[in-house]
Amino acid sequence: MESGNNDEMQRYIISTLALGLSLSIAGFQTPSANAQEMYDSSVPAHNSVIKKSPSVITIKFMEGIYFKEVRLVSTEPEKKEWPLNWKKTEKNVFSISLKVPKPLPPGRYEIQWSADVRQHYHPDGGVIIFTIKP
Ligand SMILES: [Cu+2]
Repeated sequence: MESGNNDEMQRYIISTLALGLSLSIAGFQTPSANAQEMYDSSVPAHNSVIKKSPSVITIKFMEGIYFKEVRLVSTEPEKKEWPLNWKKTEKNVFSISLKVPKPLPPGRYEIQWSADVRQHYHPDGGVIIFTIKP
């Protein structure tokens, strides 16, 4: 009788732990689209208006993160992808330097980046917007 109660209690504890674990995993894996959790600052800054094309774009992060992908696209006056030169590393980085080999004409630009915050077990990334207006 007593051992039966213990078994039930054990089953209850195990199922409660399993539920808690699956809930926390689900929580970790829900990235919000424009999180940019680890975005600290950038040059050009997010939502900035600058007079001429940057030759280098830098992004700083709050913690070291695994920087995976980045694209530079213009959305106005035309939709187009622009080249960026940068060095990918498997290590976590606190900042990234992106060379802009081709001068950008006036317009609206998006830096679309993605990363993994390994220490938080979730992805990160988002869009940094800037405008070139001479
Ligand atoms: Cu996090």
